[in-house]
Amino acid sequence: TTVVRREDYTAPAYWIDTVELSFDLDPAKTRVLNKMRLRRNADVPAQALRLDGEDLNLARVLVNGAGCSFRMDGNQLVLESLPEGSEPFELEIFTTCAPEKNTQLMGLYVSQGTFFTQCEAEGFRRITYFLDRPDVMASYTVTLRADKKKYPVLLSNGNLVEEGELADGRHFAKWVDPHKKPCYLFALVAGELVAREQRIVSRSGTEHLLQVFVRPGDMDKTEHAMNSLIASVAWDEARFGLPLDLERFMIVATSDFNMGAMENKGLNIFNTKYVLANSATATDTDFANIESVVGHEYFHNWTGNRVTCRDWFQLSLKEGLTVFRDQEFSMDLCAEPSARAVKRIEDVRVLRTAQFPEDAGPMAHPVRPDSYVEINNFYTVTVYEKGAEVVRMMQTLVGREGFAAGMKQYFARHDGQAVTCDDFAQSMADANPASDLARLLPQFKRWYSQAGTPRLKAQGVYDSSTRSYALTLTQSCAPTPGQSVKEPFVIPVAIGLLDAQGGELPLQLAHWNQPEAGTRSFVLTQESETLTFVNLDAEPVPSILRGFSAPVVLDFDYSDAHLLTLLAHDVDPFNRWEAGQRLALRLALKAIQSEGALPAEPLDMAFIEAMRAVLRHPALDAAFKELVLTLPSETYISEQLDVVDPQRVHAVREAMREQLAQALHDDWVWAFEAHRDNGAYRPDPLSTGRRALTGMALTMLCLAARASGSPVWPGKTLQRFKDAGNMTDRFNALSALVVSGHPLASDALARFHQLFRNEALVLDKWFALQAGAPDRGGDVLPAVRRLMSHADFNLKNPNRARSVIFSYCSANPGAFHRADAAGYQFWSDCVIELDAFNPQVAARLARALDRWKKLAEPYRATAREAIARVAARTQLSNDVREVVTRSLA
Ligand code: HT7
Ligand code: ZN
Repeated sequence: TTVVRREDYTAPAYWIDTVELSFDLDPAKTRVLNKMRLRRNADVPAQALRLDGEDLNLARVLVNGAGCSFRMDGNQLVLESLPEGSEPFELEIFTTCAPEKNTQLMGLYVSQGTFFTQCEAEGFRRITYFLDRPDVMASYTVTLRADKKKYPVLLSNGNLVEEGELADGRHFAKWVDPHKKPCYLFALVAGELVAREQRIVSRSGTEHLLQVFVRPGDMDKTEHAMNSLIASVAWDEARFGLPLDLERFMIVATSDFNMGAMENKGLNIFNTKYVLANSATATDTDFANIESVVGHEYFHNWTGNRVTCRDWFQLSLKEGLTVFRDQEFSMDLCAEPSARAVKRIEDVRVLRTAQFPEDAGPMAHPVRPDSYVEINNFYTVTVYEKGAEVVRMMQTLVGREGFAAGMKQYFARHDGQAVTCDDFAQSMADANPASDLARLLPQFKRWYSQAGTPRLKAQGVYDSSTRSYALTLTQSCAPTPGQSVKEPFVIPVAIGLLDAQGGELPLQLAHWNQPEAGTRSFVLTQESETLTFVNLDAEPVPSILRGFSAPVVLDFDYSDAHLLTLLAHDVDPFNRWEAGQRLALRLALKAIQSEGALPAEPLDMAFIEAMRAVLRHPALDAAFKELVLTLPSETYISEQLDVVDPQRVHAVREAMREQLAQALHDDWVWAFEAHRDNGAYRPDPLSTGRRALTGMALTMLCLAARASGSPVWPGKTLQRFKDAGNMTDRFNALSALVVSGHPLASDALARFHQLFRNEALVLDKWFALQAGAPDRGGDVLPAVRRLMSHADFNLKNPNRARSVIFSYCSANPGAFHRADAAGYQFWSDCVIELDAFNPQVAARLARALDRWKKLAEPYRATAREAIARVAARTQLSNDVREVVTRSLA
């Protein structure tokens, strides 16, 4: 295996200025003629041209129209005797490939009879020989030829300039992309598709055609994606002055896709999961995801496509920034501030349950990694979500307007270039010369180079004689693989102070003249600093890290009383929610770490009453209530422990949930009745919140019925399942029956399958619900095995594979971690089987056991054995090999 290192970057030896691609599309044998104009890069020493290729059959190579000598070096095509000097020359390469045999879904492949491509990161080399690296940007002209009946729609990047008929029932289309691009943004689609179309006029008065292409029959599920696209175009222009730079912008949906979607220039290709939605088939979560993924891919048009990455180590340059932009987009679409806060909490929850463990595990890497074996393994929550937090901190340091100015500077300097994370940070700093970011830039950039989640320890001491409160902030960061010592980070810490009744106190530091009410932001740069607040009559309750102002773990020895005050009164919704999570976590850890048998009722009255107060609160949003009443996940709880017994964690969390279900029974009844919505379905934040809370209430009422044996609420839930006017309510009712393990669940599941047997995305939910169900006596694994032999199961389809295998191995710890190790055996079998045809999906699954070293025995030893079993295979992809090797190190 070859390790690629960031420090080894060198500029390409050749530039490719133009590419003319002609495709004769055939599933069994597609012919590709690639005619390029190249020139030597005068800035690097003269050397051979090395073109990347993979799984290609090479037929012919011509230089300036004549045959030439070449050789193969592994997967590279090497041309040594090319024209000398700086004059451009023409290189023609003729290859064939077999799209129908492409099960990796990288390069050119066939999905349900339609051709698609996926080129990021290194898939273009599976289409033709090329300098497959993002800093080689060329102008593309693409001609597609195919059977007209089977492939009536022929799409590629840019503008359609010509189309027509050919002999033998074939036809052609010629596309010219007016923008230079790296090859990872190339795309083609050919098949039988229909489009929802919308013409829009931009602020500047230019007209554009927006199209969403789907299979015939799916048209009734395209309205939301189109609306999301229209909103995205308007938002980027309004917030950042970034217009759509193409006459036509296309989205195409495919049901076979390794990831969520891909931002190919002007021709975004999407997983159907992030396009297709109507109220009967999609949940509120699906609607919200579609909005943010459509936004994300559209925003890449500037942050990723117009300015791209110099090399793949800079991936977060486009991904962290674009996630930040899609988060801001979704927040800006919220009419109420409370809905913005809910979105922020949801984003932080993802960061803390997925990225924090990654940062503490064997795959820990900086936002800008230093090395990789397989770049596909680095499309991670660290690069994406932590990368977005780094960008958010920049906005915090320079302000919202300063950030917009920094973006302007970035495009003024780098439009049309392939650049680095340093270039972005420098633009931000230069556009804001008086800011803390400019002052602290080299230190700030440690967020890009140091892996690991910093811990921020806060300690407060009140002195009544001076009426002052000294708050000492101390940062540290544990070693990560390959990085034993960490230097201090720049940490923006937003702070407020509350009095014992929960009122906001004015903040006055010793050296300030004027007190200020509300939140103040401090920038911690030293290992330890003390802030002394004055003019305080009593010890305040500090509200630290408001809005989650930095991606750190905050350590503060809050008393229960402090947390109850924050939960009841903090004006910062994030810290209000966080106080509830801390209380719940504290109770969970106490029960898990108690000696002997588990307490049947881990919750105390104070917590239950605080939860009741939130649930019944007259002014809080339903969405916020649902978040507060959701207990920390098993994964999050486990991360707080040095040694994890997954069964104990599961049992405690279940006991807590059941206790909440019973103790608040009448409040759940009230919540259900007060929030059930009979109006027409709209996926807006307010009604989404109401549905989330009624769904939670039903689950709680079914759980309570489990204990009492009462048939009332399971019966009502089944009725709701049958009568529901939308998928969210229907699925929530089904889920309540399944989660509570009620006998009515099996009938409801059968009915659900019957109703939606022709809706692939709905069937994914049906599979996922069963594979993710709470374990009762080890019943989930056999159910998973049965699901995998169901007629509708298909391991080759990533969505379906994820709906069963990932839902079990990655999202159902209580069922997966079995004392008999059968879950781990199943995991290793699946990794090996998947790896034989789709290494990317296999490598994602391989990460399910990342945290094995934290497990208590017997789980630890048996998990290690399962990983070693995979690692012992001689026939493994680089993708899986890299993950299991790091895991065992
Ligand atoms: N930029 C896109 C990345 C992506 C991808 C990467 C590897 C293999 C398959 C893939 N499909 C899409 C997704 C995005 O961040 O927008
Ligand atoms: Zn992206």
